[in-house]
Parts: sequence; C-alpha cells; structure tokens
Amino acid sequence: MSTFNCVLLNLLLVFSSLGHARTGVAIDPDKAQAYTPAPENLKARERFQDNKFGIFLHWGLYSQLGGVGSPYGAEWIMEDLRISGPKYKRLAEFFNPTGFDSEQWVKAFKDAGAKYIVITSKHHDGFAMYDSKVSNFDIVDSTPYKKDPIKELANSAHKHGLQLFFYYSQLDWHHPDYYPWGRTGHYTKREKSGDWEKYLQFQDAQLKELLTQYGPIGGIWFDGWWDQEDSHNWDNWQLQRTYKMIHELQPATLIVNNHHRFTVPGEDYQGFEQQLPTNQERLGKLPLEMAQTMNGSWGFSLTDDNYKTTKELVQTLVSAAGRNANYLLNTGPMPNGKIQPENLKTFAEIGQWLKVFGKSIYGTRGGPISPQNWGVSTHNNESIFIHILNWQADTLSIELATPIKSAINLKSSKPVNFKQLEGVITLENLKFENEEYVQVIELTLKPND
Ligand code: FHN
Repeated sequence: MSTFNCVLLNLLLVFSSLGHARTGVAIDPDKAQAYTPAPENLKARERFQDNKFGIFLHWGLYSQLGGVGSPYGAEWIMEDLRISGPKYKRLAEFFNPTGFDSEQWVKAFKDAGAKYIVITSKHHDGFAMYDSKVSNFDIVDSTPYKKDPIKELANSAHKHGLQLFFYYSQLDWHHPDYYPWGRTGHYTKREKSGDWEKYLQFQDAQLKELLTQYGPIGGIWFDGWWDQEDSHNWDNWQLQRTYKMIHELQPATLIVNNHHRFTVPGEDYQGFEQQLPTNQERLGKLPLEMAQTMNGSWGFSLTDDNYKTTKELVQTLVSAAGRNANYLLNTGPMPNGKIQPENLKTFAEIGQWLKVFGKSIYGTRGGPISPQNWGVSTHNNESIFIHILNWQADTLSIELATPIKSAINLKSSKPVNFKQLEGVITLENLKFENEEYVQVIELTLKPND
C-alpha cells in the first residue's frame, strides 16, 4: 500500500472512530454512581460560565514535525505516519523549547480577552509536558530542555488571574500497560500484552501530580476515551473512581470528557469539538463549551494556512455565547515554545473586539431569545444583548415581552430607535457596517416596580 493510501486508510479509521463514538453504544448514566457536586464546584461552574472565553494549547513532541504529512492533525503524526515508539521517542532528544516564556504567553492570552487556559499535559503520544515522577517520558527527564514549562505557566497564569486547566489524554500510545489496544496505536511496536489496571493506576497517579503540584486547577479536560469503545466496557475505565479522586483533591476542579456523548455523573460541564452545541438531543443541563481550531490542526502545523478570519472566530464566540456555551480557541505553540505570529495577531484582534463588546459576553448567559437567522442574544440581570450576525435590513423585529427601557448600539453608544408592542420589539435604523464582526444592541430592562 502506498504511503498515501496508508494515510488515507488511517484517516478513515480516525474519522470513523470519532463518528462511531458519537453514535455508538450509549453509556447508561444510571449505572454510574450518583454525584453531588460540592458547593465549591457549583461556584466554579458559575465562574466558568462567566469567563466565557479560553485558550486551548496543543503542545508536545509532535510540534517539532509541524504536522507535515499528517492529514488528521499535527498531534496525530505518530499514528498517521506509523512512527514506532522507539523512533518517536527520539523526538525528545531534540526538543528544546528555549523560546518559551510563560509571561509572554499569558500576556497574549490576557490581551486576547481569555480568562482561562487549557494545556495538553499529556496527549495521545503519552509524553508528559510536565515533570512526572511516575514516568521518564516527560519534558524534564527526557529532553535537553530539562525544565517544567507547566510549572512556569501555572505561576504566570495564577499571577495574572487566568485559570489553568489540564487536557489529559486517556488514550496512550506509549504506556506498555495500555492494553488491550483500542482502535489506534497499532504501529508503536509495543508488546501485545499489558495490565489495564496498572495503566489506570498510572493515569490516576499522573492526575494526582497535576492536581497537587500546580496550585488550584480550573479543570481536567479528558480526551481519548473513544479509542477503547470497542474493547472496553464502561466499568473497565473506572471513571467514577478517577472522577472521585479529582474532586477529593480539588473540589472546585471541573471535569469535562471529550467522549463525544452525553455527560455522565462526575462530569461538570459538557464539551463540543469543532461545532456549536446545536443538537438539542445531546444537550444536558451542565455548562457548555465549544472547542475550535484556528486552522485545521490542533497541534502546530507548518503547512496548514487555512486560517479562519477574525470575523469568523468572533462570530463563533458570539454564537457560542448565545447558545450559553463557552468558546475555547486553540493554538498549537511552535517547537521553540513561541506562539505562531499569525495566531498572536488574531488573538490581539479578538481582544480589541472584546474590549469594546465584552460587556455583552462576559458574565452573561445565552438567551432569552433562542438563536435566530439574524443572530443570537445574551443577557445578564440588567440587560439583554442582541447580537446581529447576519442581517442587512435596517429594521429588525424580535419577539420579546420583557419590558425594555432603552436601546443603545454598543459600539457607538448611540441610542437605537425602537418600538415595543404586543410582545414584539422592533429595532429601527440599524446600520450594519460590513467591516464590523457583529452589531450589538444593548436593551436595558425596565426595573421591576
Ligand atoms: O484526537 C484528539 C485531537 O488530537 C484533539 O486533541 C482534539 C481536541 O478536542 N480531540 C481529539 C479528537 O476528538
């Protein structure tokens, strides 16, 4: 089979695995133990929803290969190009991100208007980007860099008031006890044997490190569960045991699992990947988050220039907020530890927009008007924000019975003419300028008598 065909087959496997994960055997939440979130956890969920915007970071050994030849995404290169474990391990010998500066990162994310950071502590390749005592396959023990960037990032994030979350891949292409294998990781040249329980012990030991070495952690962002869907049943993962341990170590830490299904007890919010939470059947009552790439790859790609425009990204952020979901925007830092200049520019532009319009995003919740063709709405206790994403006419009528005192254009701060009759508000003289990402009208509520 040609390399191209191998890659294609692999791609199909990956897509079919993800697709299957979405529609496969349903987990029975009733079989899982009941979960009562601690008061700290409930408070953290509110803060999470208030925060609205986070930065996702996929950074690891794979970043060095820039995704060249890897169709699914740069962080999948080990699987996509069928690189064996011993060969892949060599990447650690060259990994020396001396350009990494946690203060610069945090400044850029803060300027972008982000309130939290989610970073890959370990991706599917099994390489820990922090100082793990239960593995030598980590940045401190096996690279010339020898330092723990996660420690520095945690310090800077906490210093500047950003929350730090850890992505953690349950799927592991490196660990000898990750056996039986799932759908992926068949070309690593590992022994076809292993002790599954030992793998879980290892995973929990790493999670314990992450939750005890880096101060308060906003959340654990699990991924890769879907890899084992065919070979393991729900109980074999001992998810409840792992979730309980996390909540005991840090009750306010939120758990999300990117398993592409309905949430199960122990999880504190629901994640959506590369899509808005529009499928009502899949929506639960927990807070929501949508994660998205800026081009097509999560890890750093040297060749993928298919960047979404700032307008598209801002409109997606707004569309997510209108659906009561946070927006988690991804960047793949470069192997030298720097953020791509293209992404820095986009972050700055998003930040400029949020400086003006942040009032309509942070601390709000989606609605009360459900998403419409023209756009979405958000609200807080004083105001309803109408986000017009797609409307060229100069009047817009919206069903809204809540009595409105005044309407202003958030950009110009100028009043907007309106009429409110029989449960319908009509906004008049709207002027949508094409260069604007979104037109935001703030409707101030009439105080209750
Ligand atoms: O396979 C991963 C992928 O590399 C990336 O980490 C994304 C992020 O949401 N999640 C997985 C696919 O579902």
